[in-house]
Amino acid sequence: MIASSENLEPDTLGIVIQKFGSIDDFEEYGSDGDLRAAWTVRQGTAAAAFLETAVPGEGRNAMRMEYTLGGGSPSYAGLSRPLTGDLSRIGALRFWLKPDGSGRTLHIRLQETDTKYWYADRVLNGTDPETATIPLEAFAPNVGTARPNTAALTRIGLNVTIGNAGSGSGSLVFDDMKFLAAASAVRNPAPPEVEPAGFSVGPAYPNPFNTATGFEIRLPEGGDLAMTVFDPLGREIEAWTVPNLPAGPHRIRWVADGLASGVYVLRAESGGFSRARKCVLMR
Ligand SMILES: [Ca+2]
Repeated sequence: MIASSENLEPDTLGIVIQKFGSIDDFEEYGSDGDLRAAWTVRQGTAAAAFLETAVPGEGRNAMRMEYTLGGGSPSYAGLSRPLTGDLSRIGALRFWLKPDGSGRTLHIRLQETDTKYWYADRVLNGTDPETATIPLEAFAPNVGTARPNTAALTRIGLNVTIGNAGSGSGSLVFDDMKFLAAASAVRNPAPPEVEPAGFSVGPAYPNPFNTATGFEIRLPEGGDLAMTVFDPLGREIEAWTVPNLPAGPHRIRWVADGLASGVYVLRAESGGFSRARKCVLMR
């Protein structure tokens, strides 16, 4: 079950892996000013972004959005940031949220332009943190009926509207915003599990794990590395590609945020070779 790791070198390269569809985990910011350079206030509205360290969803930092609606301010307020990377295969939006129990509405926009976007609404009930997963199918276009052209998305907007509640102020905390892979995406069958000279994958560690796990992988030649994660029911829940990874050893890390305990499978594919490793998430 556990593969030998005898071919691994101890001086494994440390490489920061940009996950598929990652939007923002707020870890890179050092100040409110840094954060506000990425997350800008919707023009004319009473919203402000703060680096939140008291109640982060994962890691050290989250983002707190303070807002005021009505009473001389507009009945909506919001923040937005640019989207980057290849979004052509995204299937759902996931984020960690601490709502303010205001009963107002979180209005999320995936924008192609300021006037062409898709939106999903969520009522801000309760104050317990939650991990929300909103499939793209649940986003409605503001014009027409077409599904989002994900490859053309340029910004994500987080807006609050009065909805069925009242005017006033509140604050929301966001963390770990990401896109998940399209579960319905047509994928090529995995290549056979053969390991040529120079290609090796170590056991998952830590295992069991509570927050993050990973493994060492050695590539005989440089190329793209495709990572896929399957849940205990065998469903693909995350996929990302690391382009142009050089030959040699690398450590791959996976953060299992917002997921239940169980046996998960991490699969790595590169250069026509594939290996999968089981890992046990224990909350
Ligand atoms: Ca974070």
